[in-house]
Amino acid sequence: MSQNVAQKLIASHLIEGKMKIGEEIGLKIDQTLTQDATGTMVMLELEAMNLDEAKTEISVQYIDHNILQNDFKNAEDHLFLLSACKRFGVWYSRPGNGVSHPVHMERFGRPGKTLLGSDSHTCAAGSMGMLAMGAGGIEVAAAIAGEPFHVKMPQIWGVCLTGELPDWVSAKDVILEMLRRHDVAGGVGKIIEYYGPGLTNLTAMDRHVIANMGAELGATTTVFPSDEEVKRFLRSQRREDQWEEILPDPGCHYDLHEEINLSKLEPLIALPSSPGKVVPVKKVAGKDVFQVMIGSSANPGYRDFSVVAKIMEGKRAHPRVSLDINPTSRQILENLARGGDLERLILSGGRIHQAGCNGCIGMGQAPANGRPSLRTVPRNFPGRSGTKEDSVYLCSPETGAAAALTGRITDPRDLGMPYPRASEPEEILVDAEAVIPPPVSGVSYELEKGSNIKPLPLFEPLPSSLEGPILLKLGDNISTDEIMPAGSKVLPFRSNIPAISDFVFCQVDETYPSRTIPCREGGHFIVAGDNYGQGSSREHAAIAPRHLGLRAVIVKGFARIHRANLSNFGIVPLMFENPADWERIEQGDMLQFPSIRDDIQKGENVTVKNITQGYTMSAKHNLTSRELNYVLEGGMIGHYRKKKGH
Ligand code: MIC
Repeated sequence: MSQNVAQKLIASHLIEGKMKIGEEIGLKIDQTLTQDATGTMVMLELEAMNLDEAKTEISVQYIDHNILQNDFKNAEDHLFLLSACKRFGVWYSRPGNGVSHPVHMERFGRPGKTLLGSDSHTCAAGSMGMLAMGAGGIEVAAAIAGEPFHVKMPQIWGVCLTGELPDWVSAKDVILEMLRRHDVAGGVGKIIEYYGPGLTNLTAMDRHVIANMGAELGATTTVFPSDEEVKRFLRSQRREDQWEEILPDPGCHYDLHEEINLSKLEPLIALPSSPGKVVPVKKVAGKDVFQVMIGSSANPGYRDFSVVAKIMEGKRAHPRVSLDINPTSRQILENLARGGDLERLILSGGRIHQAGCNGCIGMGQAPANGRPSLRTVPRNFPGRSGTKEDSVYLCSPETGAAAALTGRITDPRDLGMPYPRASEPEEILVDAEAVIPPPVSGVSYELEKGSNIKPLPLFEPLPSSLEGPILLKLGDNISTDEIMPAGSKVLPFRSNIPAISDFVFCQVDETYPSRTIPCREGGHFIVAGDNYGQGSSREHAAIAPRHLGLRAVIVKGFARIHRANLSNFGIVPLMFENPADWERIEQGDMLQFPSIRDDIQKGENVTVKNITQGYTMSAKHNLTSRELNYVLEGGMIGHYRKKKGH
C-alpha cells in the first residue's frame, strides 16, 4: 500500500499498537535530545530509574537555555549535566555551542530516524525526514532507558506547497500563514506533512523554520521528505553517507488536505501575545518599534542572519531600536564571521550575543513595558520575554531588519531596495568537534550534584476520594509560560522544585502559591478552557503545581505534551463532559470527587460534586491503561520503579 512520509516513519518504528487514528501507539526511539532547562530533571529521573547506560543510538544533552550566569546556579547545573553525560553515556554540547535544534540538525539529525526531545521544538528535525517529537522530560528519560514512546496515532495532514516565495517573503511567512489559517490549536492530534513542487526552493534550514513552529499549531510533529535538498544539507555538513531517500509514495493518502501557493504569500506578523494572531505586516505598519531580535530555533539558519546583514549593510539601526543578534549555533557564527556578515551586523549597530536561546525564553534581553519588540522567535505568550507587560510581535528576519532600519513596523517590500537574496555558501566551515562524545563505556562516573540540585520529588498514590477548593478558573489557550514562567530569574530553579514552585502562575495570579498553603495536603483543583497547557514541554508546569497540592485539572481541552506531563506526575487530567459546565463553575467553589480512584480504575467518567453550588457533574478522563497506572501510582517514576522491582 502506498504510504506518505509520516506513515513510513511510524510504521518502521511501531512496536506497540496499530496505526489507527486516535489509538495509542508505542514507537521505538533512536535518538534523544535534552536541553539544560529540562535536562537536569531528566538526569535525576535517570538516576531514579537506576539506569547504567543510555540505550538509544544517540542521546545528546545541550546547554542552550540557562546560559546567563548571574550566580553559581546555572554553572553548577552545567557541571552536573556534564557529569551525568559521562555517567549515562550521553553527548555533551557545551554552553556557547548553540540552540539544540539547529545543532542537532548539523551534527546528528538523520533521515528515517526517530528523535524524542525534552523541548517542544524538537519537531524542527522533521525538516530532514525524521519523526521528531517534543515530550516531557520523564518520557525522554524513559526513551533513553530504552522504553518506547507512546502517543495517540495522529491524523496525517498533507500540505501541498506550490509556487515559489516572492522577494522579501521567506519560510517564516509560510508557517505564519498556517497559523493565520488555523490558530494555535489547529494542529492538535495531527502530523503536518509538507510535500509538492514548492519544496524545490526551500532549503533544509527553511524547512526547519516551518517544522519548528508546527509546535505553535499544537501539532504532534511536522515532517518533510528526505530528498535531494536534505542530501545537499548533509553533504555540506560532511555527513552525506547518512542520507537516505524518503519520499511519499505516488498516490498516497492524507487524512486532511491543504494547499499553500507560495507565490501568493506576503510578509506576515503575529501580534502580541499569541503566535496565532497573524496579520499582514502592512496592516500594522507605522507602529514604533523599540527592539528587534534576530535568532532562535525558529529562524536559526545562516541565511536568516545573512539576509539581515545584507539589508543593514552600510546603514545603522534606528537610534531607538536595540538590534539583538542571537546566533543559533557556534558553527553558523563561525561561518558568518568568515563570510563577512558578522562584521556587517556589528557595523550596523547589532548587539552580538552568545549562541543560544537567550531572549527567546527571557534569559536576558527583556523589552521595556508595552514597547513593541519584533522577534524572529517562535512564541510570544504574555510575559515570556521576562517583561510582564510586554508587547512582542513575531516576524521574519526580513521584517525584523526593515523595522530595525526605520524604527517602525515596516513591510520590507517598502524599503525601496533590491532584495538581497541570501544563501549559505557552498563550502561551509564544519565544527564537528564542538560536541563532546561520551566516554567509552565500562567506567563508572559519579554525579556531581551542586547545591542547586534538589532531590526529585516523589508523589503518593491517588487516594480513593478528594475534596478541596478550585483555586483558579482560567480561560482558553493558557500556555505553560503562564503556568510555570521561564526567564532569567526563574529558570535557574529548574533543578529545585520547592524553590521554583513559588513562581507558579505568577504571571496570572501572584497569590496562587500562597493560597495553596492550607490545601497542600488535602489537595486543590484548577479549571480552564480549551488547549490548556499549550506551548512548551516543561514538566515543571506539572511537577511544581503538584508539589503545591494540585490534584486534578478540569478543562475543555488539553495540549498534548502538557496533558501527558500531568498524568506523568499524578495530576488527574479531566475534561468537562459538558463543556458548558465551565460557565457555571466558580473560582473558590469546593469540589468533592467521592470515588475518583474507583471511577478512573473502572474507566468510567469521574463524578464531581460542587459542594458550594450544590450540583453534580461528570468529567471524562480518556486515560489509556498506561496513563491510568501513572495517575493511580502517583506518577510515572513510581510506576517505573515498581515495574523494575526497585
Ligand atoms: C520554549 O521554547 O518554551 C522552551 C523554553 O524551549 C521549552 C522548554 C523549556 O521550558 O525548558 C519548550 O519549548 O519545550
